[in-house]
Amino acid sequence: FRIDSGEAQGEARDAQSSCFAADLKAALLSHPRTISPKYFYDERGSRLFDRICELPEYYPTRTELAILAAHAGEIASHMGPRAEVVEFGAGSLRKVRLLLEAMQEPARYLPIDISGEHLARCAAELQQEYPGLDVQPVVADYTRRLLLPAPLPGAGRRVGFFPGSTIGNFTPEEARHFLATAAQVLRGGALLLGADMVKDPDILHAAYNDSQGVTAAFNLNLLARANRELGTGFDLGLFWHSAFYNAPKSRIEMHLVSRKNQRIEWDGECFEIGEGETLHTENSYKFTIEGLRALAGQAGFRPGPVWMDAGRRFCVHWLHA
Ligand code: AVI
Repeated sequence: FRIDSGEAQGEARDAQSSCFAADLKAALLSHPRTISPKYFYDERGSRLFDRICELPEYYPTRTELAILAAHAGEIASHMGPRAEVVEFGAGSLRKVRLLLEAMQEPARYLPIDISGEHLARCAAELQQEYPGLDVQPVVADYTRRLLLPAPLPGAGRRVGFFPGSTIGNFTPEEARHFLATAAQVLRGGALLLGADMVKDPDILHAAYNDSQGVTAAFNLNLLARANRELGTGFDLGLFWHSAFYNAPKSRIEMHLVSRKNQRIEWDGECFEIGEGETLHTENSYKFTIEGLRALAGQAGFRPGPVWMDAGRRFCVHWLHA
């Protein structure tokens, strides 16, 4: 599962493209039309997401960073000496740096991500900064399988790190499945889990409808990616970005809304999309402290301390595996 060569990265990309084609086709044929948000993250999508994290309205990244910075010493003491950090979906290596700085002799860092090139670049940068750390990037879809190398001899705890509230992009079923699998592979260690909290819908609405339109570009990139990789021929001008808070379900929903009746001819098939019909591209669930602790408990974790910002916007949970 470790991808070192350009050839292997190319194979991983081809495999992902064929899943994308099959899932997009299934989405276009179903009602309602839904596709996994994991397809946002090609090279361009990952860069757009990095820009979202810098937006004034998008509070989760900077709030979580501040929580980690404020409590890094305490978190590191829970980790113990020579711990190994496994990061699921290693987008911004800025967050793990805060942990590595505070940890006692971190032994190994295993960032797992689906976006191979982005990951390789970020991991190489980190390795340069921490020459004594064993950095091993793993290109994989951690929602499908969690295969990890054996712990290093003499290594301390294995601590999973899942920041950014990516857990909120899973369906409740996927979240339960991911947590149960993580609890198994981290047994004896712990999971450090970041989650966005239920809050004033106006704050949430602004975070997903930024004034610069970066989130809209990120959403539309799903169709742009399909055009680039699969030759779908979507006209991006014929779709609106829509993001709103669904309070009963405690989630932001992102959709691409068709501006008119249109027909997409692709791969010998014809797909009709009516005016106002949507492709549902993402859910971003928001959590209460108790709700998340209960979910983690059901998955086999023993909930431990929780750190939050003063505004109760974001929380970071220590979960014993
Ligand atoms: C990665 N994930 C936690 C982000 C979120 O907030 O759900 C993705 C995102 N979608 C729109 N803006 C950011």
